[in-house]
Amino acid sequence: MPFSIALSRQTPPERSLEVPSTWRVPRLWLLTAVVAVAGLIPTAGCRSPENAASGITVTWEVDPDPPRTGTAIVTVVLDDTLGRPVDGARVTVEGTMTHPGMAPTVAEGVEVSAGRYEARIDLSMAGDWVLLLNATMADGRSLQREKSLRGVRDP
Ligand SMILES: [Cu+2]
Repeated sequence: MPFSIALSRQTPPERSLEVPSTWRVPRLWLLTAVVAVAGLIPTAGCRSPENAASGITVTWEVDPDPPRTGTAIVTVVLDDTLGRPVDGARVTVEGTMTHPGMAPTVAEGVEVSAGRYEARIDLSMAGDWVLLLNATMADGRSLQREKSLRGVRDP
């Protein structure tokens, strides 16, 4: 019967479906390597780079606390790795809201005592704010930090 002959010719031999055993071992190694590398990535990402990189600790204080609309006194305290105040820095604090379409407000920090800088920020609207610190040290190094200031309320 011509039909059955044609069908048997089209059926491929079973051996061709097998993956050669020399292939399987490298693929298993590759998979192991990918899993190992993927496991390392989050560990590297979790390190806090900013403090370590600059060696300067930033402590924020916002008055009033909890924050209200109107003028807020934002104080940043800069310390070095040994806990000594970092004086003579040029400090600005910028306040932005988390929604688009509002101009940021920027204030210069005044050094009220060694390593302690005060900026007066006008929190003009209730809601969630973000404070951005920009500091340039006396030796020229610069530092940027961010602090979220959520839930600013009308008095
Ligand atoms: Cu706003």
